[in-house]
Order: sequence, then C-alpha cells, then structure tokens
Amino acid sequence: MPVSVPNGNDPIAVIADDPRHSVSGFTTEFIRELHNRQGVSLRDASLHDKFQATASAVRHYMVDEWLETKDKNAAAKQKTVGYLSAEYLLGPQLDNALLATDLTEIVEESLAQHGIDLAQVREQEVEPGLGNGGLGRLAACFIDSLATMDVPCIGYGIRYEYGIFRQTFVDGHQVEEADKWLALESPWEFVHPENAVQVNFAGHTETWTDETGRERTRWVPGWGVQGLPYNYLVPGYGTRRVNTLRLWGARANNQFDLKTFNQGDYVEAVRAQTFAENISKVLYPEDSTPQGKELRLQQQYFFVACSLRDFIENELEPGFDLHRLGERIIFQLNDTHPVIAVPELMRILIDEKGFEWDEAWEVTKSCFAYTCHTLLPEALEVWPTELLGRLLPRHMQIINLINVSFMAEVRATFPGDEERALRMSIVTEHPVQSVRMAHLATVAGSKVNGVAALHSQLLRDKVLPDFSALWPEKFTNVTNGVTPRRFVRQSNPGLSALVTSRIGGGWVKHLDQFDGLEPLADDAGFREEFRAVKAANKERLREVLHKRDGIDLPEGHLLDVMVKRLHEYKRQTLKLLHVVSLYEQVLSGKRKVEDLTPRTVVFGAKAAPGYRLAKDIIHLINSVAAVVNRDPRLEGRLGIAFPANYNVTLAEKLIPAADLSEQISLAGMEASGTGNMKFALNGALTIGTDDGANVEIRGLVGDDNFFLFGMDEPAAAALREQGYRPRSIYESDETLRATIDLIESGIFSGGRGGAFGSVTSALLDEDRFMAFADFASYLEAQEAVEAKYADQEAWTRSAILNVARTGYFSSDRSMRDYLDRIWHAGPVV
Ligand code: 26W
Repeated sequence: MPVSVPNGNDPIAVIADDPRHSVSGFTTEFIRELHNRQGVSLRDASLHDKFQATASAVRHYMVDEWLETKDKNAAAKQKTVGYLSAEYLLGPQLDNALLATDLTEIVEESLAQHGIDLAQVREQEVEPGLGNGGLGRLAACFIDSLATMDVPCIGYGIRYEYGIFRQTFVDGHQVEEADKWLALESPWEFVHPENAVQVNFAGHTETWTDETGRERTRWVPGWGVQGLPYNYLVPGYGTRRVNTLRLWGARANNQFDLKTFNQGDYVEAVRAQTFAENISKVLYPEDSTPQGKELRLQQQYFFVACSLRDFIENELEPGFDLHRLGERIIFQLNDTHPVIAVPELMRILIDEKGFEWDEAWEVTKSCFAYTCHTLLPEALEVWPTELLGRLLPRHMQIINLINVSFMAEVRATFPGDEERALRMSIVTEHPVQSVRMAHLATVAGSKVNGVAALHSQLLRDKVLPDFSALWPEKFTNVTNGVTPRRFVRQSNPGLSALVTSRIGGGWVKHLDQFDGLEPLADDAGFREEFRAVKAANKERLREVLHKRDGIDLPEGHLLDVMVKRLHEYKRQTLKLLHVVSLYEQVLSGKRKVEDLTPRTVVFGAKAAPGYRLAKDIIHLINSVAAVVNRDPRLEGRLGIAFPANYNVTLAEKLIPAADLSEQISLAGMEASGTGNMKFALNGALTIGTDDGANVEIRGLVGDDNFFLFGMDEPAAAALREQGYRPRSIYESDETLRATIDLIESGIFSGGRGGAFGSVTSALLDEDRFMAFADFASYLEAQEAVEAKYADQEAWTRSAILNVARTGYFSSDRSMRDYLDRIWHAGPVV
C-alpha cells in the first residue's frame, strides 16, 4: 500500500506499521547483525563490519516479501520468465535495496546516531562486476523492471568468483588485475548447498530398448560437477514482490571424481577436483570476439543445465505435465551464450522423460525466445563440432537431428535452392565443421528480436535474411531500456527531487510521466534550478574523481563524456582526433585559445585483454592527456580525464554530471547502446550518429535537441561497396592531415615518432569503421555544440527537453514489449 514518506517521493514496499521500519527498529537489526554475523561490538567494528551489518540488516526487510513472493508464484501457477544470461552487471546493491525498502533516511539517521556516516559505509561495497558491458547491464535492468512490474521472473546466471578485471594504468598502458569481489564476502547472497544440481560432461552415448520395445538413447557421462545455487534478492520498487536472481557456482563432485580417476593417489585426486571448480572461476572479458575456448562452453552448459533442472524439478509442482511446460516458463536467451539450453531441454524431455521427438520439439519451441545483441559477424558464436561432440556428445547428436529436420523444411519450402540450404544450415563445414549458435537459436526460438529499431531491421535484412524470408513473423524488435530507479532516482537525487517537486513522484514507476516536464523547458526559473542540479552533480563528480583517481576536474567546463567498452567500431579514436585537432589548431595559431569553449573530455573504457589495437588506443588517449593537460598555452581550456576502471559505481556519478554524451559509432554497428539513454534521461545532449537507439532518441527529442553527424547506414554500406580509401581523405582534408601528423610527430611520445604507428596506420591503411569519412562532419557538429553551449538558456532548454521526451527508454517499457509481443505473460499480484 503506497503511503507517502518524508520527502514525498516514493511509494513504499514495506508495511508502514512494521515496528522495524523506524530508526530505533533499524538500530536493533543493525546491532544484532554486528554482533551475530560479524562477531564484534560497535566499539570494535571496522568500517567493513559496519557495511556488512548494514547490508544484512537491510536485507531483513526484504526477506519476508521474498518468501511471500515464492508462495504467491506457487499459488498463481502463471508463466515465469526464465532470463538466461551469462552476465549480470549488477552494480552496487546497498542503495538499490535502501530505495526498495524505503529505508534511506532511516538508516542514515540510525547510523548517524552512532557516529557512523552512511556515505562512508556505502563506499565499502565492492560491486559485483559479473558482466562486460551493455549486455550484462541490460540483464540487470530487466530483472529490476520485472520485479517492479510484479512479473514472476528468475534470473539465471553464473556466480563468477572473479568478475570483469580491474583496470589500472601503468605509464598509460592498461594493466589488468583480478577482480576478487568476493574476498570480503558478499552480504547479499543466500547459498543453498542442499539444492546442488549435478551437471555432467563428456563420455559417450549408447542406445537401449525400453520395456515397450522402443529404442532409446542415453548419455554415459565421463565426469561431472555440482552447481550450487546462490540466491540474490531482486526487490521491486513500490511493490511487495521480491524476485530471485539465481547464480550458479561450481563445486567438485567428491565421490564421482575420486572413484573414477584417482584410485590410490589421494592428494592428486583432491588437486584434480579444483579442475571442476574452475568452471565458475572467471568471467571471460571479451565482449565481441568469442575465443572458442573449451572452458567457455563448459560455463555455458554448466549454468543452463543447472537452470533447466532447477526450474523443472523445483519450481513446478510435483506431477506437472511437461507437455504443458510452455504455459509455465519462457526462457529468454540473452544472446547466443545460453543456446545450448535448447538441446539440453530436448535431451531431458526425450531421454529422461520419454517424450517422442516431435512432442519434445513442440514443447521446446514454445519455451525459448532469442535476443541478438550484435551486428558484428565475428561476434556470432560458433562451436567446432569436434569440441561440442567431445564435451557434450548427446547434445551434438540432438543438434544434428534438429538440423536434419530443419534442412528438410528449407528444401521443401525452397526446392532446388541448395545454396540457400547451405547458408541456413545450423552446422557449417567452413572453416572447420561447426555449430552456428545463432542459427540454432533462430530455429528453436518462438521469436527472435533485435534491441533497437534499426538493429532489428538490419538483423532481418543483413544478419539473418534467409531466416526472415522463411519465418517473417518470427522477427520482432524490442528497443532496449534502462531502469529509472538506479539511473535516475538513485544516481541523480538532485534531479529526482526537482522533477518530483513539479510532476510528483509517479515517474519512478511510470517514466512516461516525464512528458509533464515539457512545458517547464520554457520556464526560466525551472531552467535555473535545472542548471543548479547539473552544477551540483559536477561538483560531486569532482570530489569523486579527486579521491578515487587523483584527477582534478577543472571548474566551469563543458563536460564531454564518452564511456563504454573500447572498441574500434565505437570509435574512441574519432573523439580523440577531435581533441587533438583542437589542440593542433591552437598550436598552429588557426584558433585563438580564448575561442575554445572550455571543455573537459572524459573517457572511461576497458579493452579486452587480448585486443592489441584497443590497448594501443588506450595508451594513445593517456599519452595525449598527459601532454594536453599540462600545456600552459591552452590556459586550462581543454582537458582530458581518463579515470581507470570504469564500472557501474563510477557511471552513477559520471552520467548525472555530463553535458554532452558521445555516441559516435559507425552507423550500422552499435546494436542499441544503453548509455545513450542514461545520458539523455539525466539531461545531457547527445552528439551521435544515426545508429542503434540514437535513431529513436533523436526521433523523440527532435533534431534541435540532438547533434547528428556522419553517414547513415546505407551511406556507409555504399561507401564500403564502392571501395573506401581513408588515405585519400587524409590527403584532401587539411585539418585531418594536421591532426594525424601531430600524432605522428612524436609530440605525445616524448619526441619519439612512430610510437602510435599501430593506431595511425590502422586508420590510414584501413580505417575499418570509417572514422576519417565522418571526421569533417563530426567537427562541424562539435562547432554546433559550442555555439549552443554559448547560449546557456538554449542549452538548458534542450537538456530539459531531452529529459522530458525520453521516458520511453525505461526498461519497464521494454519489459512491457517483451511481455506482450514475445513472452505472452503478465503480472501476478
Ligand atoms: C565473446 C562473445 C561475445 C559476443 C557478443 C560476448 C558478448 C557479446 C555481447 C552481445 C556484446 C554486447 O554487450 N552487446 C551490446 O548489447 C547491448 C544491450 O543490448 C547493446 O546496447 C549494445 O549496443 C551491444 O553492443
């Protein structure tokens, strides 16, 4: 029952008359945790103890609802969303839990009474970085939205012991450190060893005849591990629903390994068991080029096998007729990483439950849908049949059988078109015989979706055109979204309070209400308050960067931010070329320093550890920063800040402070982007290409409130078609030439020319993502940025309109689209 709270903002999830929901009530819970969990007195407690006790005391307020949710689900017997994702980039949990339980003020006051600063306690939390970037963060937003919308959902994934690496810089080079996020234990998880699930690998298959005389197949595995469920609470906002995120950790299977392999050599046997535990040890840090590593396939099968078993055995009532499984679960495949779940469900139904092939296939098709998150052909996962057959022999057989009937269907629909059949086959022969996981997902899934309008179109037309010709109705779009709880309400309290003062607090659950801000863009008083919020957020960021990185952000600058994974297609180099060209123009006297708009460019980006060029680009950015930031000729009017280890925690501070959001990928390359949405919702203006969700952002905010530049996708495709020659652009564009020449001069490498040859020659010789082709247009758009920024009233007006018009990008809206168009499921209240 929503009641209003001191600041009038948030409906609350807890019962208002719960005696624990008071300062003294919380203090009791907190002290109890300090004593019983941490085993220390308040007097002796470390900051870490205080964090652990605070977090676990806050969890008390969600557990009743969590248990209640389970009962509600069991009673309702409605369809559950099983979100299958190898990544969840959750970010810090404490603030989110405080918001959901409406405890922020209470905890602050309770701790203050004991001389403890909540802000300091908060800083103790190590965020669970169990994802690489966009895909993992999207999964975290989606489960937040489903809980808030009262939809039964279990998020299934992997409890990596080491999350995404911690990035440090040594002499400007990226160095990776292991992310030991569990070193001090996570206060948020419940482990249930008694619910461990057995997962098998390798071995062989054999046939047998059952009592009815039917020929059956069984898998005789070679080895196995156990999956331990670690449950995380996923509280909805303003509702009593608390869903579950179930992450699986691998544990050695004592009896099995000891007996089978290592008779006699006890110590060796125990050592060998750690092999099993390696499965959930570390998150693969590649976010676009699959390495085809055996351990990665083990991880994928491990978590989906645990998850399917868990749902079928533990979430359904005993005796449930599995022919109706599709009425109770929809497994959403978050990219191809969990696609091995398809043959696993077939195996369970046929080998274990005695289904006929056709029955099993009908059920399986009704239980899966597939989301594709990329357009890069090299990002589409492919597993050699040699590896798959060795690790999962029965699954390999099943995939072959699926392919045989699929090929028959293709040949029947397109008689004589053998080339088409080869293009579509799940198993390809080249370069080595392999399984194309995207094809398997498309054949098995009831729906296939892209993540923004343009992306879904390109998915149909360019990535899977034969499939969309065969099954046009299978393809759909769901534009991504972000959770307004974390990315506005929590991370931007100033804006939240301002907005709520004018349109009420309903927007936190109904972000389309932001449209009520539209008229306020013309209200000078509101604009002033809006600017004050931005200024305060910049001040907060200055403090964070000073403390975290020793970076001193200049005051009064336009804050120009590009944060995302380092990737050639995202074109961090284009941003850097802009900065270097400004610098060059000042050095050569083409521009007077007082004509520069005071600007600080902030980069945040991790490179995959094996991605050489991306790491060289990081080195170049740091090297340019070192020179530009120190050059007195710039009179402090141009700076670069590159804080290391960009993560969710930092994003929450950076995004609310930004003026300008850089979304400058080559058109047709960025599937959606979600950072772009977060910036717009926090009142930054976008400079961007016609790519991914930028297209939709611009459509909503309007051309006057968005800085568009560059080729669109058809133009980029045409240029590539006709033969792209970056060097001729370099030769004909004087500004570009001067910029590249300045980099090659050695000025950024202590006089050593050629230090950044890998970057400059990648551009001059190939420029795969056509940065040069968009360079002139980008600079022109940046001039428009400067002109607009000079008129603060006009700028603020546009910023407000960005907020007012982008409520569409709530992940609640994305979830509604999935529920209506793909899952055919709804809330349980
Ligand atoms: C190593 C294999 C691999 C391949 C692709 C790992 C991870 C991927 C992901 C699909 C990459 C990814 O995160 N894609 C991003 O997904 C976001 C959420 O939909 C989009 O907003 C981004 O545009 C897209 O790059």
